[in-house]
Amino acid sequence: MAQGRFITFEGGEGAGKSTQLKRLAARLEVGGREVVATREPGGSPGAESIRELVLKGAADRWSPVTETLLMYAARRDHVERVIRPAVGRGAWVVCDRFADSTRAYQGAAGGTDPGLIAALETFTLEETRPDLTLIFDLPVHVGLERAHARAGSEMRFESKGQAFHERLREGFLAIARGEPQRCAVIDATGSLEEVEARVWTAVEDRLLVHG
Ligand code: T5A
Repeated sequence: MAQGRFITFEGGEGAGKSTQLKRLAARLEVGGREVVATREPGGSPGAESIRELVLKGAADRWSPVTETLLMYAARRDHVERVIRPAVGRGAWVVCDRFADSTRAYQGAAGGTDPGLIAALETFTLEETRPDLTLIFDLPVHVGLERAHARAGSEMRFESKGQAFHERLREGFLAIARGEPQRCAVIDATGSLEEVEARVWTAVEDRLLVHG
């Protein structure tokens, strides 16, 4: 049986993750692989219900600790019902946001105790960890302009202010520095084609050639 893979897409608002995830999924499918494209918060029916709760409403609707617990309730369901079975049968799972978003949004930017987040991560994920995490990096103002320009977005986190988003960017870069084996920082500036080429180079290099 083919070996399953788990790739996560991370970064601040409007970094272009969703767009690039679709492009990577299409490229991987051409190679004959089963690809499961999913997202967080959400990705399973129960987790999508939690997504509705956590992303809608006023910026201060939930405290960062409550958000952390809601994200982890959703994540456990998603891991149990979607990610683990798919990787187990040999699929490539590409996931728009995962545990690093909780570390960065609720932790680095929101001020939740990193010890609490690490404990939840260990307990909830067990052995399920990404093989590769692509961290999309770009200046905060560019990401927010892109996010505001696109239709149908959830605004709760986008409305949190410049300082929050600067802490968020630094939080993601700190994760990449701390786990260079797992994480590749993708320069998310430039055209869709330029970013797509950077993503493909990282996937080829980490999982297809040397994986
Ligand atoms: N969250 C999530 C937490 O706080 N903790 C957690 O643990 C988790 C899992 C999810 C929110 O939940 C928070 C983080 C988020 O705030 P969401 O609506 O799914 O909410 O939001 P995002 O994941 O942030 O998705 P966005 O749509 O904001 O960003 P993307 O996916 O990075 O960007 P994308 O691809 O939608 O692109 C945005 C716009 O930019 C354009 C696109 O066409 C689109 O219009 N674009 C470009 N324009 C120019 N040049 C490029 N290279 C471009 N790439 C994309």
